[in-house]
Amino acid sequence: MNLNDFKIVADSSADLLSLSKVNFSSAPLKIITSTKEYVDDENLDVDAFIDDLDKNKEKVTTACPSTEDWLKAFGDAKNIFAITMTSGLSGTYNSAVIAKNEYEKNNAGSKVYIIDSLSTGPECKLIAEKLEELIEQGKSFEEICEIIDAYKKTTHLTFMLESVKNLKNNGRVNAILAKIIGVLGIRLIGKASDQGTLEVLSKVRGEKHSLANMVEHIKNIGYKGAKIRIAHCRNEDVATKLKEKMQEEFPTAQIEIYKTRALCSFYAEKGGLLIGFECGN
Ligand code: X90
Repeated sequence: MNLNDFKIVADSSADLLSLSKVNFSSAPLKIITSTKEYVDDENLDVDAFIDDLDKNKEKVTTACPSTEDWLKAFGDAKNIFAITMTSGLSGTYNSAVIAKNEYEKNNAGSKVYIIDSLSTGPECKLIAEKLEELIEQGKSFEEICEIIDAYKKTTHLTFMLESVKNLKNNGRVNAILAKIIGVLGIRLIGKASDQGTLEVLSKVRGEKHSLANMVEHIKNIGYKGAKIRIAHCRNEDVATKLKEKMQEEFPTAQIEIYKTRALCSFYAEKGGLLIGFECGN
């Protein structure tokens, strides 16, 4: 089969705009204020968006991609793999499944596989990179579905947040937790649970402790030296320190750092880090 017969699609929580070898499109989420709607696509200036939000004192909400948004991202590809943010926190997976059914009905012979990441950000990026690798190797659609399901069980997401205000305002964490985080520099360290929800691992004060604590959690979850993807919202400094610490203990680790796009910037907030990693070999 030809490389061009395949397409990878992810919603914008994956922080991806393109892939190097396989066709890719993003289905954007939206961030909505009382005066403006920000579409999390390649046209959005994320830095200007973060500055705008800083000044906003009113309620801000988000919306997952609609079925039409997903269909637009599918384009006219024959074999599609679509990665969604966790169904435990967003309606994006449901929209994608409806789009899949419609697409397959209207395009005889085409196949769409929807992958519920049960996660977000860098874990979705790892899944996209793996799909790209498998497509390049010439695996069949069915083989890829099977391999990616198994792969997904070996990847994990941890995060470090300096504020959970936006998560709380949108009902994704409770108010008690929100009160603690951000007070006196306390950060939240957590992970995506097996159900794709936010699980608290620790509440830590200070950068040094947070970094050491994060490394411990990553190792406890089962990291042994493979790929790590770190997405940050205006916190290149701590992202780099984490990379260095991991690299010291795991010299062969392949670690990349990059910036969050709008959806993850909004929820992870300034200072936030999202860490996706492989626990396989
Ligand atoms: O459908 C929508 O409107 C989007 C709702 C998204 C809510 C959560 C976004 C989380 C982004 C923050 C920390 C990571 C938690 C991951 C747990 C699976 C990133």
